[in-house]
Amino acid sequence: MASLNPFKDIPPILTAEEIIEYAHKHSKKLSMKSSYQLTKVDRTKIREVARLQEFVKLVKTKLKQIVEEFPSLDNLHPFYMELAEILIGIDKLKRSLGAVYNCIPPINDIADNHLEAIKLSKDYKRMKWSRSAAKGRIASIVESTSENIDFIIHAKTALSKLPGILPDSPTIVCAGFPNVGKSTLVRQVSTAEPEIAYYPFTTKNVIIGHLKIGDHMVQIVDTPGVLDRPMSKRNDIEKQAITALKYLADVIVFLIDPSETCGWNINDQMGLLNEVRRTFPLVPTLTALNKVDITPEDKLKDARELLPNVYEISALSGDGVGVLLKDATGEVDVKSMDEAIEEYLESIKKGDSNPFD
Ligand SMILES: Nc1nc2c(ncn2[C@@H]2O[C@H](COP(=O)(O)OP(=O)(O)OP(=O)(O)O)[C@@H](O)[C@H]2O)c(=O)[nH]1
Ligand SMILES: [Mg+2]
Repeated sequence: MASLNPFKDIPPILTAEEIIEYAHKHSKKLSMKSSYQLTKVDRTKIREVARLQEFVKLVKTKLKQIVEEFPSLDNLHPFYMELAEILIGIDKLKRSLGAVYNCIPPINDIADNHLEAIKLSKDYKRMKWSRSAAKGRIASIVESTSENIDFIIHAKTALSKLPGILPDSPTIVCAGFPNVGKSTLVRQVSTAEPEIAYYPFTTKNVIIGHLKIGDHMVQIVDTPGVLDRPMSKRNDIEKQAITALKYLADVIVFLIDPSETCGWNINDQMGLLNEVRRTFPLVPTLTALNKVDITPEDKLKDARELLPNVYEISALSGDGVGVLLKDATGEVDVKSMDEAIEEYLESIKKGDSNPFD
């Protein structure tokens, strides 16, 4: 499936040093097939002008590419916008992109002045000196923005790892405390292959898998574990999970580990469940007790008292998972295009207002 991460296809970005080296290498060998009837001064003039022009063109092209080929930060899907803010800082990224672009006018000025000097000069040594001086000054400008270029490279690397989402596809988001078995569940039922481990905070990014229910593709999202604490205290890894809940969830599957082998007690987990319900009151939340295969009977009994009528599953063995998923997808609007058209035609027949009026 095509990736819909807008940052996925940003072309390679050269560092400041690499840009200078590239432009230098590709402009210094420029040889002019000049006529031998020309004087040495004229030959030198033509060659030095061409070399400097080529150097300037290559540097500017590479700088412009960095900025122009970076996806527009103002038209992002809010999910990517918020993750970019958490992981990178949008203002800082915009400032860096702006700073790189702002290198171009002074480069033009230097180029103009030195090209003029070469053209007016009658001394071939002076011409070479001018070309070399211009390149030196341009290189300093590019180097002066090397931190910005490095930051843009860092942003590209981090953001290109984000998952590709299908914004209009029905989506189940799996959430809960660290280590409760979210990744085990997502891995069990979908195309995603998140890492699973016995220690908490294994999952550090939002991961998206797909599963087919009948003829429909449903997204299922694995999120990093979240602790029951105020938002201001949450780290960037936990914040990504909240972003996924906020922008992607049509239905939430909330896992509780009644065995408490995750490392936290059930009351802490209940605190988070209540917060999720409070924060996303419009999103249906299905709660499941996971790891029932290893939960001692007394703990299971306590959990059932706290959470009557919840699902009981083992993400590891798959027990109970089918029913949970069926009900979760039942909450999601998985209408096909045909159904949607049919519904629309029905609504016109009934005399409802035409949405195209
Ligand atoms: N016995 C048993 N173990 C399970 C079950 N589900 C998960 N586990 C184990 O619990 C541990 C944590 O599972 P993960 O799927 O990595 O948990 P997670 O919620 O994704 O954890 P984080 O990514 O750290 O938040 C692993 O050792 C799993 O094998 C289950 O139903 N039964
Ligand atoms: Mg995980």
